[in-house]
Amino acid sequence: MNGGMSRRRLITTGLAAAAGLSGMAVAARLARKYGLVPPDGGGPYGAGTTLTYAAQRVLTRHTLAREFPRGMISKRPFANGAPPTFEEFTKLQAGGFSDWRLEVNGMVSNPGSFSLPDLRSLPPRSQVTQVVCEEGWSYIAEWIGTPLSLILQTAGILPQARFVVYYSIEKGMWDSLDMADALHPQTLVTYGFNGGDLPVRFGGPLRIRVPRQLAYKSVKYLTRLTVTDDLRNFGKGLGSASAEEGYSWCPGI
Ligand SMILES: Nc1nc2c(c(=O)[nH]1)N[C@H]1C(S)=C(S)[C@@H](COP(=O)(O)O)O[C@H]1N2
Ligand SMILES: [Mo]
Repeated sequence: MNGGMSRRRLITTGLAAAAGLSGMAVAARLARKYGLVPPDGGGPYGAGTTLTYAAQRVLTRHTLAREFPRGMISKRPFANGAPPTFEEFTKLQAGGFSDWRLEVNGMVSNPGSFSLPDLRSLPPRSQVTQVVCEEGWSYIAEWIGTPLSLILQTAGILPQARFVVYYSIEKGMWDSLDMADALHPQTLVTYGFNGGDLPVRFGGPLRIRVPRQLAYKSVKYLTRLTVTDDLRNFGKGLGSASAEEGYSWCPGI
């Protein structure tokens, strides 16, 4: 039996035929039927956004972002923006981040929080990947951390979970991933960078890294994960702060 593959082929063929024959609206209808509509799939560009997302999900669900040899690590990686200066952050920083917590709640059987040592006690993964900003610049660095899938597994993610919403300690900085990206082996919650601790200017002490997507999905100063089956109750329902500003929710590289 290879039901997954034949279903995938069926959907791919259907999407391609629909897009070619009768325009993107038909493809969008087909995507909806198979649960492949992104949260920002409404509005004037909705059909195009949906077609892109649905095609990516069907064709590239399991593909890996490129990993580079260590010799290609950028000599001068560019940190975009300045670290937080508000007291909630600087107090934690003054304490060596020993009180930093990653809270996990929503559709999990064991809601709770992870300290940095808790995360470091889980099996780490290291990868050398490229950070690509939507503005056109990029750099290559080594990222060390815990696969998000392992954190979700430890928290007891429930079968009806469909998205993971994640928050920075910086107010208003939040984003989300579908399960394909949340459980993807290269999606990490990172605390290490180029062999050492993750520097504050690169998002330390904790940053999510989503190397298959543009860098704005890689939110710095990570403090909370909320597992859900419905993004409509978060913000304006578009899945992220960036999407509310007009950026794509699923900006694949
Ligand atoms: N908390 C937080 N995360 C963030 C941002 C931010 O301003 N605040 N900027 C995003 C954007 S637009 C980019 S390009 C990358 C920059 O990552 P870098 O500083 O490692 O270059 O971080 C992303 N994550
Ligand atoms: Mo960016």
